[in-house]
Amino acid sequence: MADIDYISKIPNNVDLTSNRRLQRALEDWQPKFLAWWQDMGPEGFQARDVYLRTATSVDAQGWAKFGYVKMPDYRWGIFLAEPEPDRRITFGDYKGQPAWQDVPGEHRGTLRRLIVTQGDTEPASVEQQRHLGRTCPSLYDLRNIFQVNVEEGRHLWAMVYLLQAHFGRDGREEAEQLLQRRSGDSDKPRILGAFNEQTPDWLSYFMFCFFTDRDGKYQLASLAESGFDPLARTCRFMLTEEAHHMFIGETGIQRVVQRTCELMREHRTEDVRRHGGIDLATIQKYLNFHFSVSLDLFGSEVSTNAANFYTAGLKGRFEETKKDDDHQLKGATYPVLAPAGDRIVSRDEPALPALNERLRDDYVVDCDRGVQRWNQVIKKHGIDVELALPHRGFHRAIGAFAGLHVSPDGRILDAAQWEAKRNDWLPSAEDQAFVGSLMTPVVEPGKFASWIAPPARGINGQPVDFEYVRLG
Ligand code: BYC
Repeated sequence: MADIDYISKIPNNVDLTSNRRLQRALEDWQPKFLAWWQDMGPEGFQARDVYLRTATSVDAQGWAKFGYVKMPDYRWGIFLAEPEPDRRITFGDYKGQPAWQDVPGEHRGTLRRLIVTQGDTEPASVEQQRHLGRTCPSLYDLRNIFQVNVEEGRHLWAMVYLLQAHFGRDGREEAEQLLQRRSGDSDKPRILGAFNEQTPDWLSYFMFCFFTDRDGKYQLASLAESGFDPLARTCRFMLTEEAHHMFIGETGIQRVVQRTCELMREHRTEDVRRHGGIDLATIQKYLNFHFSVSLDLFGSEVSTNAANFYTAGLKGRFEETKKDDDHQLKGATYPVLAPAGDRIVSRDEPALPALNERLRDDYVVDCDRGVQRWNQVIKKHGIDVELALPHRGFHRAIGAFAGLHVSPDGRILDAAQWEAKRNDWLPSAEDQAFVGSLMTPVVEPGKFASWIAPPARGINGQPVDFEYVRLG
């Protein structure tokens, strides 16, 4: 295929055709990406027509074009949000200076690491979810998971664009490695813990979309404040797509809860398992697991990396410009929870190294809002049970609580106490086997698996029984 045709297949607003060096790098990378997609993308549905949204430009008309597409033909484009004229750096040591259009030399390594870490999560999640199509609870849900997968692919393109456009040979090497690491592979794992966990069933998947994609929202929002303008603009556009992923998580769990409550009412029992539902106690255990591994994604409570990212103007806070302070935080403090003997106490730490914890706090508040909306569904059914986020120290592998045993209500336990309760707090092998046993595919338009209620409405104004994926 001629170069120019090839490049014009990549919708973009970065004037790809005028940059020969970048074109060549992308021409070299695109077939490798497609080979990765065939190997590690959704299993079994590559030849099917899927009703997908594709971004063909960043304006209101172009960012969500719907139509049937075979996934390997999806147009993975490169989009940056529109530039802000005379944009300035809003925080850190360079506050007030013009935002950088090129990589600042002294922060090159740090910036590259941030972009690679972000980029690595995107293909990882596709790998984690690749087998789920085979057990979809409906065509509506099948289409939604494929939408998420192609967009995570596009987010990988977004990071690879930054690496190839701004980091020369190092960037090209990083772009290769992003296609070589594999989720859960002990020899070449993905970078962050949660992206090496399995997503074995659809309950885990909905929890992942609610909790782990929400980490994506907070990390992208912080990078959207970056003084490196191409990164800021890239993340801003990614955030528009991210909202749908969290919608899938929130409404997915809400529909599971709804169905559970219906079965509880109908059969006058909490034990809905024998009626094909997922009991609220099991839902709570899955919530505990996914919340805790997602909390780890924010890094340590006190982190010199976080302080350096901020001081260097590379990564800001969530809604940085709305914060009412000096945006440098040199003398400021921030309260951080930490274990002290057998208790958990709040300590004032210097605000700069506490920035991971501050972002985690914003995230926890957002998660809790969603949990309360699920609780509304339970309450409407007249059922006296509440789902709740566990304590932030529960089941942590990164930071001050790593290696400790903290109960969901925030008590420090010894190993024996923890082991005795572990299966009450986290999905046991038996819980996982039960949830797994429900995962039989439902692919008739408008039909749903026994354990999940239909959605309130379809996608893009289409009816719920629309043929979202053509399997015939
Ligand atoms: N697992 O000072 P520390 C998304 C490493 S999700 C393994 O505590 P720092 C998406 C850390 O790298 C958003 N390792 O933390 C969602 C460091 O290693 P080095 C992804 C971890 O650096 C769903 C060492 O421990 N985006 O988009 O302040 C589907 C000490 O680090 C973990 C980003 O993460 C962990 N959980 O912060 C699809 C944004 N945590 O450097 C997509 C970019 C820490 O000593 N990344 N470590 O070798 C960052 O901002 C930071 O790297 C982190 C860590 C917030 C992740």
